[in-house]
Amino acid sequence: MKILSQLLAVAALALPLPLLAFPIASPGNEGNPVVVSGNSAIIATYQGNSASYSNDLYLVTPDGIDNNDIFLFNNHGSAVGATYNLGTFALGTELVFRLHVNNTGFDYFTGLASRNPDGQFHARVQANWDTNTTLVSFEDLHGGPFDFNDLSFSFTNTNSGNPANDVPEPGSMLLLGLGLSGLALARKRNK
Ligand SMILES: [Ca+2]
Ligand SMILES: [Ca+2]
Repeated sequence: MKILSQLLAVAALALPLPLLAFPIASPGNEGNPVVVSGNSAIIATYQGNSASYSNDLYLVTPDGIDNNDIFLFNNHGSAVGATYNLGTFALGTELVFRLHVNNTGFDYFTGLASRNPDGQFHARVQANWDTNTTLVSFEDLHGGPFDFNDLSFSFTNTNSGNPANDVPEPGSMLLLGLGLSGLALARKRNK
């Protein structure tokens, strides 16, 4: 039995890390804002991380004061699947989230790169990751590298406010169609 348990211990060490998969928002979504798109309460769900640093996630109360921001999750302390009810907000409101890195003291924000101490994007915000749900993934290293693996969470009733990530609207498809047929006409005339 002792040999068996030793073998199992060796086998466990040989398994690839991380053992638990967790979602990371797709590339191309860096710097998108989190925008309220529904009238119901917004539920945040912690989705996991593979960071070495300890990171706290806050919802920013936009009054310039850090210590009244609303604590949501810690990447090492919160259980995957833990939820937090943020309440309701007016449609179109941008919700700003702050990642506080306990090891370095830096704070990083969703949205504009200019909000961050290194002037780089530190969050990806992916709309429609799931039905009516947005996925947000943070990077906790000052100046990168940027793999956005350090804290992921999702929200109901939000989108990324980025038209490029939404399903094309009939109007824009019509314009695209008109542009293509116009191009075809111009080609004909040139012949
Ligand atoms: Ca505040
Ligand atoms: Ca990282």
